[in-house]
Amino acid sequence: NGHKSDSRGALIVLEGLDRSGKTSQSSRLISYLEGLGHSVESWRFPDRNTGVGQMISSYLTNKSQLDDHAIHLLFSANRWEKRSLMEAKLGSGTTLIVDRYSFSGVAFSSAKGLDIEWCKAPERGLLAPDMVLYLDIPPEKAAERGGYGGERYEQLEFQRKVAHSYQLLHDASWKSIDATLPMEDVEKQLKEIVLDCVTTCQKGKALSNLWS
Ligand code: FDM
Repeated sequence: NGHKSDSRGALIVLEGLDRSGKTSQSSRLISYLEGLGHSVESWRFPDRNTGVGQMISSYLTNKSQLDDHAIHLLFSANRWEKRSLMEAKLGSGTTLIVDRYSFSGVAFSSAKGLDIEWCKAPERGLLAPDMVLYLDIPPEKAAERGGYGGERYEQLEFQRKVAHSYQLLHDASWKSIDATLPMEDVEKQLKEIVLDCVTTCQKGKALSNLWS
């Protein structure tokens, strides 16, 4: 592909409950695309390395308490502080595989009872993913997978509410994958979908903004 450097990378987001397999599938996708000679980076939100990210991390590990609205806005700010770098990377031809994004932001906060439109508002104007891959798993099944760690949201009852909130967010850019299948089967499906998306973006599909 002689035009590779002129074409943009794809913004691909993995979403799903805790223990749905996002992180392992993300690293498999990275190796796969690298093997095909694509420029690709693995990202995740929250990005705990920034100042805002450290506040989020301290909240998630129960070292600090914050009002539900305040933590929602911090998660959003954590994406806004990475927006320009994200756009630059995509523009220079790098595909980003992103573990969680605005959909986690809205799903987790609205699962606490916050109004869904209020939750979406600060996300408006962030880059819209070219594709959202939803790793679909019943909360009970996810909980069986080696258990949760000790972080704030890792409880079955809350994950059930998150699963319900995720259902309200599906749109045309979403693909649901049955994440209860063996890892290799999930991987195979994801590779196909992702390669297709990367190709479409190379051919000039325009970037757009979220929920605008
Ligand atoms: N989470 C993640 C949110 O509540 N809002 C957000 O905007 C994002 C990106 O943070 F329980 C929640 C989801 C999860 C926790 O995520 C930390 P990781 O993937 O376990 O680091």
